[in-house]
Amino acid sequence: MREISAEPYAFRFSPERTALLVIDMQRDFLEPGGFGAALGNDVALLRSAIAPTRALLAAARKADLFVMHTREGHRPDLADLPPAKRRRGNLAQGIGDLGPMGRILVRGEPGHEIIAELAPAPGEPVIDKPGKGAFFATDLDAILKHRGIESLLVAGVTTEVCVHTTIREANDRGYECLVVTDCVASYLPKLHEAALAMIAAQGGIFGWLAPSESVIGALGGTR
Ligand code: TIU
Repeated sequence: MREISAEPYAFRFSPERTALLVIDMQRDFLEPGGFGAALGNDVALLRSAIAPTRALLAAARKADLFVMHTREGHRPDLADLPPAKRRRGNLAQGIGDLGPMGRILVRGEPGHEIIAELAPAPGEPVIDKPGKGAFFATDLDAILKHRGIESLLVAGVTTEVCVHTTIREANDRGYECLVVTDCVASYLPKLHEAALAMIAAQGGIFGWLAPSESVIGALGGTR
């Protein structure tokens, strides 16, 4: 077992039973002209998570941790897009509409791709999800169960939306989740802080928090 100094108390994990889950680090959220921008956000606010996540990915790969990525998006025919999700926000340019990076939040379009800095390595599963949570309408749970995964180190965007929804889903499915605090980011700094506080409150009601430095340190030792 390894230990990470974390909030609200030390996170103990076995590397063989732990996965790194990188959520939705897509051009549609991090670059101008995508879904994040269409929602009226300053997408530059998410860039703080890129360098720490890159370092975390390198450490996880070196430690032979199981690494997975997710992408939020829809089928080109939009058959899996709930009308309510499409209507939400009364956007001039919304999901399925053509933007500078192709059709917004549609699979196969340039904007749907994971940013080049954090590109999945060969063999790392990528989960395409239609919702905010990574467990909803995906095979994520089956893949984790087949690998014997019990703990998740979580990075990605945005803290209070897809990261939080996924952590809550994972928690109810019995996974122990540690959110890597500098590897998650939000367009709304106040909500980022509140979302992190909610994870660790009440004795870690949803999980644990630790910075990438502590996680990378714990991954670095010998098993
Ligand atoms: N809008 C927002 O903050 N996030 C999303 O719509 N998706 C994810 O968080 N990935």
